[in-house]
Amino acid sequence: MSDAFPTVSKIKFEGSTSKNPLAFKHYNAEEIVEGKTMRDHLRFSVVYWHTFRGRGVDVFGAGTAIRPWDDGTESVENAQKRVRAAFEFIEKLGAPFYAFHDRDVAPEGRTLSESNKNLDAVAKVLKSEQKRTGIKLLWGTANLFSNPRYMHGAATSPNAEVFAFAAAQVKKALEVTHDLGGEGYVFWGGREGYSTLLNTDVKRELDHLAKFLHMAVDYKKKIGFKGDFFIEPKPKEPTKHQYDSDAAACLNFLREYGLKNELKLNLETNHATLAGHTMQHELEVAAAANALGSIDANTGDLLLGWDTDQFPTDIYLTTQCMLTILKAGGLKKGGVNFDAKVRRESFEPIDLFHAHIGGMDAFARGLKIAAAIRKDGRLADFVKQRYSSWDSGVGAEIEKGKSNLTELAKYISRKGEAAPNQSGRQEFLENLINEFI
Ligand code: XLS
Ligand code: NI
Ligand code: NI
Repeated sequence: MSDAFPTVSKIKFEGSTSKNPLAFKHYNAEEIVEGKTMRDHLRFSVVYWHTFRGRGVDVFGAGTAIRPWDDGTESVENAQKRVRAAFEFIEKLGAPFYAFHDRDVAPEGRTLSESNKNLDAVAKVLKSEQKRTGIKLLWGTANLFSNPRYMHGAATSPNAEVFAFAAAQVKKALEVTHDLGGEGYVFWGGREGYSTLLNTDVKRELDHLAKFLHMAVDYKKKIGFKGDFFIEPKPKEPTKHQYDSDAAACLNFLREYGLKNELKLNLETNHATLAGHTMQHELEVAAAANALGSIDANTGDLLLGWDTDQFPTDIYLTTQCMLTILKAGGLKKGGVNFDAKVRRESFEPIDLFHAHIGGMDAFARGLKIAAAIRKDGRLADFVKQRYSSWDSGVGAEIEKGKSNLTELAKYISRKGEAAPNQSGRQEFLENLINEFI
């Protein structure tokens, strides 16, 4: 058992009047909302990369973070010690899940087999810590973007050797995820895009990306991994354009290459906004295609044009997310994964607690508010009523596929003009949401 956070004990729910910064004001794991505990609705997950590998480095300066349990070396021993500190943190926080990249948890070796050996040595500790605490793996993934070999991409590299290396890395990451009982596995194409079209064969790169995913699907079936596969959209950064640019682009890609039934989407707020969308837009697009898988919960700064990965504290945002997630029937094998990092100026270990507690409370409030809006029913009734012309008459005929242009032309000529429109009532609805916040 590690003692990385000696001044913090288990974070408790103290209710909305508590002034204790190390207590939940809204996240009450056992509380039932719409027939399910908050724990099961939200399935909170802590990310290993930002929370245990992030040191506050930015393009202008070195790391600032104080992490007393980490000696800063790339040894396997340090990696194992870090796992124990991570589990102490996640256990005290009371999050049921975590997520990792292969190269976050274990140091990369000089060869693939050395890297795999390192990963096995660390995965052994992950497994025993999972067993000790009951904390589970939400998803695993492979880092196919940090090593210089991936400068041109991994599955979309013009160099077939690099594709092969990435395939080998994913094979191992899948095996480890499977062995650790992961609920899912994520594909985030960190450099699967281009910097310039002058040197890029787009068609060939997309074909290769699809081949890569098909191979992963085949291997998943071969080893009997029952978790979900997720693809995570992001439009750019570090590339100028990433092929998995947003939910709609991902869905189109998956359909075109016969992968639609094999992968769901893992949507991230800051990626949505980089794509010029809201998070709720991305969630709605995914839900409409029955592909809403999981979320990387964070937020960006609209005045900064990059993926700042801040912790989500905006109640409007979390309410919108939870409205769509509840409507879609919940997260199933996905979760609310805090792909977020503390600011460089928040360099103390305790800041990690403040950040996660705040994010969990913000989502708990979003969940409760969304449930109250749904119970009230006025919002859903309004939407239902807005489309009521489709429930009978000409609308129902069109929806059933029993109409055609000739029929509709006859219908409208008989009437002379379409029935009058109804107001969209946007301001009324915005006020209605505010009643609950
Ligand atoms: C980066 C992505 C990354 C993925 C996992 O922008 O959000 O963290 O979630 O590879
Ligand atoms: Ni992410
Ligand atoms: Ni991101």
